[in-house]
Amino acid sequence: MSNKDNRFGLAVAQMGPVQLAEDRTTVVRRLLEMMREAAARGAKMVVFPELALTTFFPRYWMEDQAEVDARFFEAEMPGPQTRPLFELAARLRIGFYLGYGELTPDGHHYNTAILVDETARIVARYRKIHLPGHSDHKPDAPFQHLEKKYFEVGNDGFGVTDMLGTRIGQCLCNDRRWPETYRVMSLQSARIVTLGYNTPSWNIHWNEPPHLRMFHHLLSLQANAYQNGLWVAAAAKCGFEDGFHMIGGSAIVAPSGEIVAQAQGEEDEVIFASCDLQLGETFLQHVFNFAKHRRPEHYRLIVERTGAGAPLAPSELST
Ligand code: CDV
Repeated sequence: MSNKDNRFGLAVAQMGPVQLAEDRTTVVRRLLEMMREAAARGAKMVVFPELALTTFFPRYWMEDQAEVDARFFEAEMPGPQTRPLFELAARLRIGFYLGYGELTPDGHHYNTAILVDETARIVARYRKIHLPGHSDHKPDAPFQHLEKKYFEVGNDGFGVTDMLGTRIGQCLCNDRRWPETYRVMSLQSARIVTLGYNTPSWNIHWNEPPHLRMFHHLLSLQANAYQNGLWVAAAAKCGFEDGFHMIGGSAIVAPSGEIVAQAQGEEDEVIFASCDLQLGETFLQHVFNFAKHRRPEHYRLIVERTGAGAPLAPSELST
C-alpha cells in the first residue's frame, strides 16, 4: 500500500506557553528554531498553532481596542517581526501554516491562519468560522473566552489549496470538533487538513473534567481523519500561560484514524511523520466512496437548520 513517491514529510510544531509579557521577537525566535528542526527532519511543511504569536488573549476582558489591536493583532503579514519566518522558509524550502490575529486595512478582526509555500508566498488564508465562547464580560468566571468579542466570523469558507504537490485545507481549534469542517474540505479533495489550537483545560461553561478535553480533542481528529480519508496535523499552544493551563496533545493522524505522532510534553516540541498520501484513497475508493454512497438529498437539514428543531424544556437548559 505504501509508495515512497507519495510520501510527504509533515511536521507539527507544538508551542509551550506564551506569556502576556512575551514579545513577538522572542516568540518568532522559538518558531524559527522549530522550523529549522522540522526542515532538518525532512519536513516539506510545518504546522504552527492558532494565535501563535501572542498569548491566548481572548481569556482577558480588555476595553481599549486600540491597545488590543496594537498588542495582539497583525496589520500586515509578513510584518517586520514575522518576516524572518518567511525568509527562513524560503531558504530552507519549507512551507508553513501559521495562526495569528488579523486586522484588515478596513478594520475587521479575524482569527486567521495562512498557508505559506516553499518560496515564502502566502498561498491561502483561512478565517476561523466556528468561534467559541462569548462576547460579554463574565467577571465571576476564572477566565474569559472572548473570541466572539474580539473576532468576526470568517467570511472565506473552508478552502483547499494546491501546494507542495498536494491539496491542503485549513481550520482553527474549535472547527476541529465539527464534522462539517472536514467533509467540506474532503469534498474538495483535500489530502491534509492543518489546524492550530488553544484549548483551556477547564471549560467556563460547564464542569467538564480535564481528561475529557484531551479525549474529545483526539476523538475529533481521529474520527474525522478516518471518515474523510485525510491526514490531520494539529498543533497546540499549551501549558500554563500566566497561570491558565491549556492542553497539549499535538498530533498527526492518518486517514486510518490512527495517531502516528503525538507530542509528549507541554513545551515547544516538533513532531514528524512521513505521510503516505495514497493512504486516504484506500478509504475513499471503498467505504467512503462519496460519489457512490453519499445521499445529499437526505442531508438537507444540515444546511437549512442551525440548531435542533424542537426547543429544549426549561429544565434541560444550562448556561
Ligand atoms: N480556541 C478555541 O477555539 N478553543 C475551543 C474552546 C471551546 C475551548 C476549543 O475547541 O478548544
